[in-house]
Amino acid sequence: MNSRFRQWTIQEDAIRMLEYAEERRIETVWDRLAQQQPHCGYCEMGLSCRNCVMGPCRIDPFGEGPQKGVCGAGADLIVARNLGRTIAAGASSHSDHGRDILETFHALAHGKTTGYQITDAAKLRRLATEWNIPTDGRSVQEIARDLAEAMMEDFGSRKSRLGFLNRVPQPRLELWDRLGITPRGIDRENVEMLHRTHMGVDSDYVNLLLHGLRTGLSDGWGGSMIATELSDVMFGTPTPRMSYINLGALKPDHVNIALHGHNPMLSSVIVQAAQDPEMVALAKEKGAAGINLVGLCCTGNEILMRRGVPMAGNHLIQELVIMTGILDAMVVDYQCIMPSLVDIARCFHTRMITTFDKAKFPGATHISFESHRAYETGKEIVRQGIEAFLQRDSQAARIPVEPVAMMTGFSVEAILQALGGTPEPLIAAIKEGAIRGAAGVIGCNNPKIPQDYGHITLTRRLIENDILVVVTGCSTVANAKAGHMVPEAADLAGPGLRSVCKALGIPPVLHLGSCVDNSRILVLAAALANSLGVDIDQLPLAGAAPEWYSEKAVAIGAYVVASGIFTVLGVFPPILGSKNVVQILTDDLEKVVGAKFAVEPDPERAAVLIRRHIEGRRKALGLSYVEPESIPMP
Ligand code: XCC
Ligand code: SF4
Repeated sequence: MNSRFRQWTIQEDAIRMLEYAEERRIETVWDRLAQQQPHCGYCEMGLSCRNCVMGPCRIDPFGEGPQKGVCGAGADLIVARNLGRTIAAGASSHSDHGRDILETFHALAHGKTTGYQITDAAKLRRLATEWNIPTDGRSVQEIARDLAEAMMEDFGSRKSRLGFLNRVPQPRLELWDRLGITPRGIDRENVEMLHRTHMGVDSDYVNLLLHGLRTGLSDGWGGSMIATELSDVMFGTPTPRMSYINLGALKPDHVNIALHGHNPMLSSVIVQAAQDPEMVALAKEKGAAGINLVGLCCTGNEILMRRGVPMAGNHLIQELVIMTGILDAMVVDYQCIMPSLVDIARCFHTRMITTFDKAKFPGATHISFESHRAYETGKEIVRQGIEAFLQRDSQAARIPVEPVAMMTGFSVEAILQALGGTPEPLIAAIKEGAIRGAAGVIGCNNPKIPQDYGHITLTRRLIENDILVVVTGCSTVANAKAGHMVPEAADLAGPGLRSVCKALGIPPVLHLGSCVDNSRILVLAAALANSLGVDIDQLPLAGAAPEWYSEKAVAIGAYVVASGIFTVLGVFPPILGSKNVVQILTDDLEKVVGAKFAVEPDPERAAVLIRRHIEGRRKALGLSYVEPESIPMP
């Protein structure tokens, strides 16, 4: 089918909805991107500063206009300060999500919640042992109370290192100590970044960039890791299961409720509430066949991983799902929720429901979420969806495609179990070369890139070349839609990876969860490094965010690279205004933390960068290798 929308997205369901949007004159994210053209060149290069009101200031990149802000800051400092604040915003988002989970866990441990339980008591005991909390002869409740208190301490500044750093390989910890980038407290690193980037504090761009790494690390090994691990304890550690994906996940004869955002606290409770016999009976009484939940973005990833709830789509699908005409409620928590959803929902019968007091959207119905009455809130929200169903124009259903099957649920625990309990079989496969290495393909969609093209193309080239791919966040939906995430997709992989996948019955692209679950990638990488007795940067691993848009992705990039993993970005961060900052991030950092960034918008070329890196690491480890430079660059 020929459509002008093919330059916006490669997905059939999205194209069909965009055609409908055009017919109805409904504005989408792509229209608004066009209206913003041309973007401000100073901002794109990171050369504008509005950190104080002696400014705002801008540096002329061509050297003719001003080279200093009013305070005297030059290009390097302004670019580094802007990047530092971006990392802090991203890390704060993940970490504040982690704190919300922790506060709920704390309330649960004190018997003050409804709708929550300790689902994985064995994991709770393992975590408690890691955190030096006695478990012998103690109740789950007692252990949970102590663990909650200990983790709360990590958010403050009273310690010299975060609790989960005991998982980091020793040589990496020593390196961080030497560099002065060991994360101390989650809140502390973020607040310190805001402090340092105030006018007249840290004016050494190298020093600032180092603190950027530390701020990122406080997210990956701190806030995000706490979010992941406690979510597993409360909602269950994911195990492999089948589900399906795309706009075909909506059902015309059901009440359809989309769960969008990031925090599983609410979405998990709604999954229970939607199964409540009272709610199901109510839906049937109103003429629906049942209640159908679909996920979007990362909260979708959370309930997909643990409950197999299908996903309607990723970031750039959020506006389009409303246009199916059969979405009754769009329930959101926080992060990545476009304010435009309220306007689009108004064109339909869809009820937009906000739930967190820290994320209100004018025009939406706000139902405040509180953990002490979580289950009741969940039911109230489902009831709203059922009411909206009655207002649906039944002629309007637009379900553009059939859903695609996928396999989900690969927590680190599940991966180890698939391998027979230890990472040894994976290490053996890497050593003998059947699997060359592994790459995390993660992150967002960005309307500047045809939706999902980067994720799918890069992943395909990697698995064809026997590189195991793990995905999280919005990359999951892209890859699932492409059919990469069923065991049969082993046939798309190179011969070595194919045989390993077939032997284990797993896809060549494994779903590790939401974006806070990138912490699972750190845990897996650390486990591999520890078993081999090396540091993480020596492993044949890489990361990629081919279509990133969010500040959170910058924080993730910072902790992944600081943990020793080479990372390729598909979109330029706003740093080109400083040659020195670019030089550090894309080159010098390798000598400092053993890893660096590359920026490569073409996923075909990004795949070669990753293959060359992985073969180079194999060579250094004394494993069979292909000479990196002999891999041709397209
Ligand atoms: Fe948001 Fe997490 Fe990015 Fe997707 S991948 S657009 S951050 S939902 Ni996190
Ligand atoms: Fe200008 Fe310096 Fe103020 Fe930034 S901090 S706005 S560069 S005076």
